[in-house]
Amino acid sequence: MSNQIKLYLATSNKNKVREVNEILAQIDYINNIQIQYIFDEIENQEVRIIENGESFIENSVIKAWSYGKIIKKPVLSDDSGLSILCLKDFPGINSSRFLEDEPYEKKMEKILAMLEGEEDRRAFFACAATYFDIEKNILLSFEEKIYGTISNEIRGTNGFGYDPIFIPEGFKTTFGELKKDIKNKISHRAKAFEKLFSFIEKNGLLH
Ligand code: ITT
Repeated sequence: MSNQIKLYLATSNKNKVREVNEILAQIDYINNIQIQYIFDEIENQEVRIIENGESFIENSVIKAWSYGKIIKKPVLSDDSGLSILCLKDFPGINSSRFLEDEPYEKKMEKILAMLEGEEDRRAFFACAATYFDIEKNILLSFEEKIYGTISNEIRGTNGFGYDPIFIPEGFKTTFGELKKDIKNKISHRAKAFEKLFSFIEKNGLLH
């Protein structure tokens, strides 16, 4: 059996760690990478990251850079969000900060109320996936999107965040209703991390 490579994902959101592991498990050429929660490595340190970038890529790089400097090992990060076209891409890069202390049920209800009577319900999820290796001076970031529409009601309990109100193009069900294997093949996160790992693999960056 090949040696396991542990890579830390610089996030406070364990759903991202779970999904990135599930995504990698579906990629044929990857069989020895395990994604770990960054706070398993830096348990006792208080880290304050100021996500003040103006794009998903910028915020993703801020996270990877900040944590990479602390752990001094290669690190991954993910900045993502839901953008609604008729709301000028709101909540976008502020997806997790919108109604910050409220549960997702409330955030989704609020979004549905904002779209009441609106015919143009087009939206996309975006994800910027970043790899930063402080020792080798390597910084890579890929951004990908998945387009779809916002449903008329909250549907399904799979996934996390805004999944129960997002219907990906070509489907009738929300991400909250879709099986995780399907979301993990077509999602913004799947596409961004597939691009990132394909580059990492082709260039032998982990060897
Ligand atoms: P870190 O910054 O610590 O990584 P976070 O959850 O705050 O964690 P972001 O700033 O990238 O991360 O915000 C992403 C938010 O966008 C996330 O909390 C969800 O609300 C939403 N989101 C991103 N990807 C999603 C997905 O696949 N399904 C549902 N909602 C998603």
